[in-house]
Amino acid sequence: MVSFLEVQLLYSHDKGVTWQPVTRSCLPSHLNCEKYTFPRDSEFLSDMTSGWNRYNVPLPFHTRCDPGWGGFDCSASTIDLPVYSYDMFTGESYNWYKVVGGKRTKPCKPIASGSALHFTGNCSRGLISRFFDLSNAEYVQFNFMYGCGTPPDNIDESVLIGYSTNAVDWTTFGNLHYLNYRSPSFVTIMLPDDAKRNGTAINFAQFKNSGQNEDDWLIDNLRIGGRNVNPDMMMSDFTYGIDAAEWKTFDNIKTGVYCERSEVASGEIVDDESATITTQDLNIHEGHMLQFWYNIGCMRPWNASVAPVHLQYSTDYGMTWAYVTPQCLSNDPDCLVGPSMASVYYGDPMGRWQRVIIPLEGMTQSKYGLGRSFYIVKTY
Ligand SMILES: [Ca+2]
Ligand SMILES: [Ca+2]
Repeated sequence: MVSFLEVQLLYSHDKGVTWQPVTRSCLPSHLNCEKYTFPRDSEFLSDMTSGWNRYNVPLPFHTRCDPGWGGFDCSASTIDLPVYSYDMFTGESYNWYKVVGGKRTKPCKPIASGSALHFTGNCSRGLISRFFDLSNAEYVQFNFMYGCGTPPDNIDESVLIGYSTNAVDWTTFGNLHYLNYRSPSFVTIMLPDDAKRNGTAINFAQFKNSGQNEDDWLIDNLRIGGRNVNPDMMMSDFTYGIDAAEWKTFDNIKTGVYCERSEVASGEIVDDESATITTQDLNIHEGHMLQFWYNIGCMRPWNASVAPVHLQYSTDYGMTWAYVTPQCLSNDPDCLVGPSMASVYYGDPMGRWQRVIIPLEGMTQSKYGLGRSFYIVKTY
């Protein structure tokens, strides 16, 4: 005699030829599953379900994940995702899943170089990245400004930065407060630990705006990356151009022939925008050296004025900068190494290439003390 009746909830992918249960058992002996579902194997048994019952059955959409995705909630990448992204917004990019209410334009003020992404739309505004492998990433960095049109006047018009591991639920980890960023600013926001995984998307969203061109915002040189362990050396000869994994920024810099040398990086000020090249974060130890050749204003007439190159470093992810060699007067008690010139370089009257070698050991003992991040800026 049958003591209970049974109804099974099944699904088919092949038009009803074969059927599988919508939910599977997850018993303590099943080592591969973490989420418990009920009823087991989608079997509704009459003894457990007499009377009216309400069930909330999560669909196992891992069987219908997008190509390249797997796992219970389709958040585990089954393909290699990019480990960083960098966008100067010079052209179309595959980094972005959605760009809503914004377009590439020349900004009203110099921000980084060339065009920036400008959000002015009168409906939704947001920038959603594709998924990346951020297991070893550290931060989101970008240049940002509010108000080429009318700046925001309400806190809900602030731009928020979030991450998601499933493109549905987003966690905010950055808030670009509406009262700040009224002039172009460089921003570094550290990734929370939960965002450092394989299969994370980043989202910039402004949930309210007062209409077209109001509360507008601009973003440029957007980098999602960094490394939890930085390399302790770097050599770049520009043979293959500039690698965005090696060089953090390269605004108004190109590679090619300059002053009878090939495969060099050269910069030129454009529309009041600096020419800047910045290395990746480096781990500087005692005994490290910085070496490079430079040539400034080659082929210019002897009486033409050419802006010098400033060589600076930062130990706070680019928020503040100091000269690699500080200017020291001979009677300055803070100068341990004796009198020296600041690391600012001018053109040679004869147009010759100059070699620079700077020991960096003083930096690990500097007042910043960290020596973790190291940047070089040359302004031509
Ligand atoms: Ca740009
Ligand atoms: Ca407003």
